[in-house]
Amino acid sequence: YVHGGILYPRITETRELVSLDGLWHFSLNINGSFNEKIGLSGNTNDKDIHLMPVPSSFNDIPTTLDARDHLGPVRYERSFRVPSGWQGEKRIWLRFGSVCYSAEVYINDKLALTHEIGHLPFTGEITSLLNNADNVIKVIVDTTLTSTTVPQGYTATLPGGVKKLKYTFDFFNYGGIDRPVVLYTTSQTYIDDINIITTVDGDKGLVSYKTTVKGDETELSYKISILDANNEVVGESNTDNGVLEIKDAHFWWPYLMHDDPGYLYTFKVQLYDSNNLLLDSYSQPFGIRELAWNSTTFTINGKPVYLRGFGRHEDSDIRGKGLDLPLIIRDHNLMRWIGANAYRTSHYPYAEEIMDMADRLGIMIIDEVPAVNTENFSNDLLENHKRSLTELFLRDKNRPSVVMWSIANEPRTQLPESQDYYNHVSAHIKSFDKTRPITIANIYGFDVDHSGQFLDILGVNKYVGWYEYAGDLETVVSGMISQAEGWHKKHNKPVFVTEYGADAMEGLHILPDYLWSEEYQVKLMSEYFKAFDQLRDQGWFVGEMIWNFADFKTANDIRRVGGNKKGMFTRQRQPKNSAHFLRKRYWLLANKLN
Ligand code: GCB
Repeated sequence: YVHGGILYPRITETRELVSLDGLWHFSLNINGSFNEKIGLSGNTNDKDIHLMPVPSSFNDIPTTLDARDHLGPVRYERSFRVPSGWQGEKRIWLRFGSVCYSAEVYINDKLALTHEIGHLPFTGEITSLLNNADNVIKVIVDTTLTSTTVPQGYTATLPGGVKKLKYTFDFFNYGGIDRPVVLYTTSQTYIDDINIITTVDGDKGLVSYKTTVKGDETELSYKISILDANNEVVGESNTDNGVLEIKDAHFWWPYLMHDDPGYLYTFKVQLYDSNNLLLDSYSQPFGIRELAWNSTTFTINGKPVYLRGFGRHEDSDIRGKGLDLPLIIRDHNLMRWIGANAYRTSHYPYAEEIMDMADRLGIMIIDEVPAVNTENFSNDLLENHKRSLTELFLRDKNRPSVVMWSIANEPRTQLPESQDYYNHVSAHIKSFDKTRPITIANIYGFDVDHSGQFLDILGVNKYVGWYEYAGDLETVVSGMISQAEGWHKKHNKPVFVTEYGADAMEGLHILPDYLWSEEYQVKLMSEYFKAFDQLRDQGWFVGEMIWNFADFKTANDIRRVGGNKKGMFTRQRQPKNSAHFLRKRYWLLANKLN
């Protein structure tokens, strides 16, 4: 087991929680001295101070280019009070769901936490930094990307001297405090982490678990309970680690593979001191399921799965990548409407609240680190890449929805130096998780690639009919089939398509089909479907994921019209013709295969 506590903050019998979400003060132009950066120079009267909602990306809230394309640090700040009942015995923690890209957090002008690599939570104890009265929290956020950040970017000096952030990936580099911020309490001795691994044995589910406690670890006792969805106790123990057997278990099944998909149990830990006083209590949802794979098949609970899904983005009007509960529910309602059973968290880890939906609904997740278009391989980059995988694993390890780790999207695997690099990256994730297969969404062909040997399931991104042979739909079937076959023959592993698609401008209708029209997008899909059906007949093709679920914002680019328009849905989450077309296919596949 690998551990390190990043448990989702929950109110329990022993833990309390206060949200710091809401309107914060925001300051854009804080380059300069350290004092100026953290706002000690009296520049709080600065005209640049705005109100900024948390959680949200900051870029699309103001009206200026300076804000949208900001390079360098920005400052968020607000005051808060700690509930009076929290003073005394408890530890007080501060936790961010994510800050993009890096954060320095000051409590009452003392450095409290730092974090790099956005999209992942971080937490730390701040008890000793707090006042009884008003406290001030300041967060310095920096969206600058370099050759060793994950993902990479660079600062370009343009003619005339202006500096701008540039990057090779096409989604907009949103920044800010884009997920919830909370304060919560634990006892001095507390449950730091819980690891759960499940296997399936006939009708039984076996739950291996290990809880990790920090603080004074002597003379503790444990009460472990497993509760079913009706809150009935179905398993109990008094040890901090072990294996519990659940008879007639309700397994976690994907959507449309079972009439009760996404069944979740609760793993409850109660920690007592030597006087039998309850110190800490925490409840972790989990599902009972077992994954397996070989050279042709990917199974869940012994049944082969075929992935019908999407590449997606956390992206919407105004809030950018900011957590938005109405959007999350709408998106998952659309996915069920369309009959999808899977998506990849392209190209970075998604909010925990999104992952919760996938767990509950039985949506299978290909969980991706923020490594996109990786190039200029270096040791520093490798260390950051590995760290992002460790943090992703620690956050998501207990999620039944996570059925695969994606360790990269479209890295430059045609370069010989990528071989050593992906050898290390894959060994790293394998060193702490052997229960899930790993993949890369690869764009370089099987013939030049150096990464396939390290992967369990091969992800293929293919744009024949769009970036290759744009407009020539006659090339799609053979182009798609030969690439997928090439991967399988070279490595003898299952293959799935992690991206294919075409841009379509909503409402643009041209007959006969023409690039960018809704007709062309649908026609291209119908050609890919022919290829996928032929590939499925060969017995090693395990899924199709269209690019993209919805239209999304990109950096300024002459290949984009107001963003990337490969969505089945518009950015406002209304269907294009393609969504109706995909829905027919996904429901047909679901009925045929399950
Ligand atoms: C890709 C990338 C994805 C892009 C997509 C496109 O290969 O993985 O991030 O958005 O192509 O539409 O260009």
